[in-house]
Amino acid sequence: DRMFATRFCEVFSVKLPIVQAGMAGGITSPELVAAVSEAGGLGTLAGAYVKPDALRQSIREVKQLTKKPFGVNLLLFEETVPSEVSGDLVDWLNKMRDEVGLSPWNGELPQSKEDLDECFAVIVEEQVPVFSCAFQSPGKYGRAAKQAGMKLIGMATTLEEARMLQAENVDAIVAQGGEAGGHRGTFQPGNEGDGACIGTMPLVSLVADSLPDMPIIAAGGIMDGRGLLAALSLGADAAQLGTRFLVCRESLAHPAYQEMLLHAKETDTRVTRAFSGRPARGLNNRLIESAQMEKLQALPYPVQNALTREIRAAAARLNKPEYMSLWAGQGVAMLRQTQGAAEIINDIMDQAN
Ligand code: FMN
Repeated sequence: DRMFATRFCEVFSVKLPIVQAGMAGGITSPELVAAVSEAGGLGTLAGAYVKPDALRQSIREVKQLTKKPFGVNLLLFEETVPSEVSGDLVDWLNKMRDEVGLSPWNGELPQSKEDLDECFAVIVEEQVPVFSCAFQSPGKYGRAAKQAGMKLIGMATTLEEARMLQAENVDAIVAQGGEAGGHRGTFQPGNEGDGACIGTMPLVSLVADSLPDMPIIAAGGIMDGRGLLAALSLGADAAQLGTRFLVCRESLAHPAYQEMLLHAKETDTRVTRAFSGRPARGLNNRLIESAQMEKLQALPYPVQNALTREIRAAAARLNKPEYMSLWAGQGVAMLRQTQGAAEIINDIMDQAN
């Protein structure tokens, strides 16, 4: 059991070297976060796309359910001035809207700001033990989090990004490999071409070798105790799992999405920018394929995300997963049953032992 009491456990005051990824998009319930933390891991709420009041409510619910440490995750971004929308993008949007029964787009460019500063203020006010963030260096958010006494986790997809995070005094780095489900943490979404993403094995090894004093959290394709052991062997101090928790009993993922996850093959995922403007891995569907066929040039995050929001919401209402964002990692084919979150943690530890 000693090998599992890593530097990560010490720094974050948790028993087990397992982090449940905060998964945005109405998936991560307070019950899920609390169950993971109660079981000895580090549960994480997703703060992206959530209104500040709703985030505060969720944080308070977690605190009611557990006294153990937990985190809140935000997807950081710079204010972007919405660009011109190309005719091709408008045509594509209207085709997708039509297919889910929506009227043509009204041409109003959504505000790019998604309550980021307000949500961060809530996290500080509520004295959340851990702040985790992705998409760029934590910058002013990181400094404020440290000043408020929170532990800080950043996410890197390359060695260079890991070095930048170390320079900002993060307490741990998530090394996210290309296998990972959901959004890629890359700092440069425009530059990451097809197939350029680094896999979890080389990334974790490189970062562990280069930053020997930094607790590393491996992420991407880790589904069970074997994956945890592999990550620790490479030099990681913990593993962060997203996909494994998508079909757990506390997950709020749409039933049609969960059904597809339970039957997916290892070849079913794709990386796409069509939903949000940033590369993210999910189950292939009609929306991804049509964007690829038409060589769609998505707008930057989070403008593209706002443009597709009504389509995704309509798809959820109509039970049409072909137009939902079905985020999932390459390990999805290992999902075969719905379990409780605590049971998942126990399974992983039993297998690793
Ligand atoms: N990472 C974040 O930092 N913030 C998020 O909001 C977020 N949302 C995600 C949503 C889903 C449905 C999934 C599957 C992943 C998400 N991730 C997010 C990525 C995870 O942090 C993590 O890197 C990934 O899940 C690890 O790979 P795995 O899915 O193979 O376990």
